[in-house]
Amino acid sequence: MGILLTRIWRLFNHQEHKVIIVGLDNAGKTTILYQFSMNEVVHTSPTIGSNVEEIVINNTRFLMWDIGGQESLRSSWNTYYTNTEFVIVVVDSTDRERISVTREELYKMLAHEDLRKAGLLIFANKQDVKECMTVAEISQFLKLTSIKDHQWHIQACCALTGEGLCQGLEWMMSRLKIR
Ligand code: G3D
Ligand code: MG
Repeated sequence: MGILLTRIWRLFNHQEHKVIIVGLDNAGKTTILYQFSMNEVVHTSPTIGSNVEEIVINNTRFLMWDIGGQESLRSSWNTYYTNTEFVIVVVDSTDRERISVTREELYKMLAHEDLRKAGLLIFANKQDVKECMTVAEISQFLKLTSIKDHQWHIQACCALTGEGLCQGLEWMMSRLKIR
């Protein structure tokens, strides 16, 4: 209870920045969250509900929510939106079939009032897999250049090795500085 109260206190004092990690099931969200928090690969199972971790970088605290991505859970993503400063969308770069589903979910989210001011970080994950989609292809599929009302950044990564994840966090840190 004490920890919960401390977290709520920090959130209201804006000392802690709320981040939600979304994307379709199997994209690598939970693997990314645990790379951030423990710097190691954990064996994941499909997330039912959500996982949450506090990540501290250079005295900046992020409260990161990893939200289950199965179809049945996507309709409840909006219950996590209040006070969210960054949305991390994780894309499985090998999943060409469902990139259009990701695009639909992305634009639904961006239209939500509670995310009006949120920054958008897209991780093009699983770049270690041969013949995966490139950052350029994913940007095009997701029509990222049409997004004018949110700050956004796309970053290639491999959650298994952690490659690219720090660059994504650095972008988030840079956005905080210019506010
Ligand atoms: P989710 O939380 O978005 O549903 P998970 O996804 O983090 O549970 O990951 C789903 C599967 O993708 C896991 O494999 C995980 O190891 C794998 N994965 C995550 N990131 C990468 C990556 O960068 N490259 C590769 N090759 N695989 C990745 P399993 O086999 O455990 O289902
Ligand atoms: Mg998961």
